[in-house]
Amino acid sequence: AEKYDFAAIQEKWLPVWDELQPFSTADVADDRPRKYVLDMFSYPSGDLHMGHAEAFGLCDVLARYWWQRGHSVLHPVGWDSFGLPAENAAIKRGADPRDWTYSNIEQQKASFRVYAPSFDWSREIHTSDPEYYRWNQWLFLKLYEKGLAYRKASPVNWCPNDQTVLANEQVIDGKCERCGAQVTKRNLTQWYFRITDYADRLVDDLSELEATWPSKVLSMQRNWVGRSSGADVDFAIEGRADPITVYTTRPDTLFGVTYMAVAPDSVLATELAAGSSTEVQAEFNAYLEKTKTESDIDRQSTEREKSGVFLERYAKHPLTDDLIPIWAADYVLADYGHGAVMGVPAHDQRDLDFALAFDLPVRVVVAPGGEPDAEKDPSATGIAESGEGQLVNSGEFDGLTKAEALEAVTARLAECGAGKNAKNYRLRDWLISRQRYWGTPIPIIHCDKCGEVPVPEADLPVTLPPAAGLDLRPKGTSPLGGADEWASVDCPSCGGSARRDSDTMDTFVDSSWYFLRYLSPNSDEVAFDIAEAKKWAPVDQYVGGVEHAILHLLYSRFMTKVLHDYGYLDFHEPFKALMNQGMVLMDGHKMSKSIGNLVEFADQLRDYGADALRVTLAFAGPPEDDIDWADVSPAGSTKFLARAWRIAHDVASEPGVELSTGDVTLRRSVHRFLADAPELIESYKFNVAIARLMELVNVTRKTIDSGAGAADPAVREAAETIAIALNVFAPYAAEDMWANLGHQPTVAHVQWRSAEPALLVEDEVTAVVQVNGKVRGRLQVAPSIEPDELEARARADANVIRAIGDTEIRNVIVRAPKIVSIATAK
Ligand code: ANZ
Ligand code: ZN
Repeated sequence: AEKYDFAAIQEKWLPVWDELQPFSTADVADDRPRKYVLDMFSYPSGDLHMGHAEAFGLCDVLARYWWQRGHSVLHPVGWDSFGLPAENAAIKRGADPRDWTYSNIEQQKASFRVYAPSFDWSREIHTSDPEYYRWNQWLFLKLYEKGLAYRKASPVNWCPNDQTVLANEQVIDGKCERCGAQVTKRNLTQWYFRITDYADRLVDDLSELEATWPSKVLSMQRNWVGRSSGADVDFAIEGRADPITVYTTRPDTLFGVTYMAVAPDSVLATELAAGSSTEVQAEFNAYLEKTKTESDIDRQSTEREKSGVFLERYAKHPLTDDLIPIWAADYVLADYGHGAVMGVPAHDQRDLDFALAFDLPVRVVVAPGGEPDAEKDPSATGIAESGEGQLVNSGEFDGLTKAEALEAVTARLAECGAGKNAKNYRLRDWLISRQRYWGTPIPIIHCDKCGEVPVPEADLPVTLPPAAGLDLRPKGTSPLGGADEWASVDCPSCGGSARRDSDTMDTFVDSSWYFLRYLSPNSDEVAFDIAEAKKWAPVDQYVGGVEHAILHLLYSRFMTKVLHDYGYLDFHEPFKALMNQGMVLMDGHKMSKSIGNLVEFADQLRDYGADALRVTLAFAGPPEDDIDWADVSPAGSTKFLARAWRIAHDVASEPGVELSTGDVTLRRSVHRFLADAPELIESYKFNVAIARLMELVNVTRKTIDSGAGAADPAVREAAETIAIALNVFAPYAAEDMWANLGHQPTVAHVQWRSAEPALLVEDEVTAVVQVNGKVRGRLQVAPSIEPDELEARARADANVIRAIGDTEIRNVIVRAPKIVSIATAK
């Protein structure tokens, strides 16, 4: 018998598929339902890796499935090809970032071709092509027009040794990741997108995704926006004309305030310190310098010893007129709320830690049952009480519940003009400018006379100057500034000499709308065609790693809402359903070159082939779980594929044979599979679907090896069903089976067959119904029938009803599924 040879099968079908381009959507019939299925596009940092194999393999199950369910499926492919790694590789090896990037793309393309996801290759995009990034620039100008893109000076992490800006992740314990120098803050003028304008919608609209996005991602999005509600409270300050406003989520604890704290790096702190003694000023200045070296995360850490400086200034409590000491404390952040807090040690853990460190009073104002529990005194336990309770020590508010007091205290503050309801968000505007080379140039020209002047749309794209001759090393200003010829331009407004903005955009801008570019990838008229967007978008099924749960998804959601508001889109959420695949691990660890536990995709592809890899990844468990490559068996998958493939070989009937005459037991298995598999696939239970397919292969093999065997029409029906279903997991084996069964390619377009209801009915047994010992009825029932149902059916039988007549039923004995015995009063 012929042997299953995956390499030969791949070689046989690849050129056929190249020719057929089965998944082109160029001329799909308009009357078919559509699906837009999308994988998060790849970053071309080298060849594909096992993570790609998993994400693209799992996504392809769904894409292929929907084709076989009568849909036209848009499943495009592209590259997220701008970004730092290209630039760093260029700096290290002296290569042009362009060459590095595009040769990696070629390599990934070659690997994708063999792995064979059902891509529509005609829509391929690269974000580093001017034909793509010109539309980033167009988008930027649209946002600029509406005031959603703006520039402001803000503090960034700065390494004085490397003379470079560092991302938060590059600051380790306050030190520069590369040279170990103490990192400081520096004010730089940067471009921002005003995503905070959309904060409410970014939270509220998540409710539309409740059933179709992983709940973990939904809560990460909510936390990132971090909306809270409470009150702004004004505290009058001794020796200052204006009050200080603090934001609090707990106005009900107002009577528990025992100090106030301001962020050391706020303007307010410097001003307050300036009004106190020289000793305090000196102490404050030293504290400020130290604070500047700390990350926000460290500052907010509950693990950390609390620090602060008493400013020798006092605030007045708005309701009691008590004098409250004001401190500078680094756990208060300058850019959250108003950069100042009212300290309530009894009910806030950080405030309690602070109060205990500096011997400040702790006053309980909320107590369960309206009676403070001496055993739970926070100043003794060190644990703040944030739970429910009634107010105490709070004057006129004593006895109110926490919820009642939240409203009552705020209302009272409003009456005396010292407070109002307020909301706050953790979300900050999106910093989109980078002082790096390999990105989209920002389409703004700076003119001494006219200020910021947008590049006219007709002049787009502003193309990147060649890298040759530019110093790409990070230095806090963009390398593009060194491209003199490129940078000096005439002002579009006054014609005078001016300079281009030399920053480039965050690559998250590129990926915030790429799913729309796929709709009209070659248009040089529009970023995306509105009519095409109406047809295909939003994305029905998005697949990608949970590492993108926050930023990429948030930015895409933001951009979609902006484009919706401008009238370009008739929907406001980009991705209807989201599937997060887990990671591929090795021996329980993340794979990495440095640990030496890297499983190379290319090696696996060579040793096992695309089909066995895909089946192994889909069979390993639920998609969202991590897969430990040490625990799975691609060789086992090969065995399964060989078993399936051999069945097609052994079929001895002709295509088109009358199927209904085949072996009923096998036919029942086939149709049970056909009935169950769709739901399994649609609910991402790919591993279960494969297990069911394995069962079907085994049952079919048994039938071949027994009785009527290979010529039984049921065996053909089973083999064809296996080939059709296998297409979503193992397209090569499926195509080869389909050909061996006497059909033309491609099986990928053969529609999933529907189950015949008659074959889904379970075997039946005969139940006997006796009335007073005489058989009065016989019922055909399922062997699994419940006693209640059996009794009900017995009582509903016409003969039985006649036998009972108008006598009274005394006793019914049911022995399901065989006997119902009814006794009546005679
Ligand atoms: C008094 C209080 C009492 C508070 C209490 C909490 C519990 P979220 O929910 O994250 O919005 N806060 C306000 N501004 C701050 C800043 N710039 N830096 C650090 N902390 C700040 O947090 C709001 C709470 O965080 C506010 O409510 C305030 O402390 C603190 F039993 O006010 B609260
Ligand atoms: Zn000008």
